[in-house]
Amino acid sequence: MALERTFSIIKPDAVRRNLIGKIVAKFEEAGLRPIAMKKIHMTRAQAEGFYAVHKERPFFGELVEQMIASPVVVQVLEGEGAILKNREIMGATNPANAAEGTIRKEFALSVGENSVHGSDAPETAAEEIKFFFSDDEIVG
Ligand code: DAT
Ligand code: MG
Repeated sequence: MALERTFSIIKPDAVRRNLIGKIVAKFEEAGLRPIAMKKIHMTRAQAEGFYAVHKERPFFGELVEQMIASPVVVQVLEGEGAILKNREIMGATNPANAAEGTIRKEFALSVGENSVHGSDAPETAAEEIKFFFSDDEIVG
């Protein structure tokens, strides 16, 4: 397996409930290393741009409102097979379907307020990292 980089967001619902450390611990325990990390309050333009792929979906407006409601933590995670590994640690989008031990099973409130975002493929990982981080913010 190759060393990969993926992009992660600890979403507003989790940051509000003081879960940053518990969620980062899940990544670290699985061998993913945070090589860039910052707390930001996303603008509406950022949230709409980031989730543009979902703009025709019925939940788009609610998704954007949830993402800008309060601060998030954005990260670049590095590790062997990081993209798939992160998706496994996160669990299914709907916490009702998420496996035991996953972040969404333990912490998500609903399908919308599901605590974390993670890139789903190498192309989206590269795009999403660039969307929030400049090269000099990534310290591998
Ligand atoms: P994921 O975040 O697991 O990659 P996705 O890309 O399909 O899931 O959707 C992006 C986000 O949009 C998801 O984390 C929460 C929200 N969302 C998806 N499906 C939804 C639904 N049916 N109702 C409400 N929000 C939804
Ligand atoms: Mg997705």
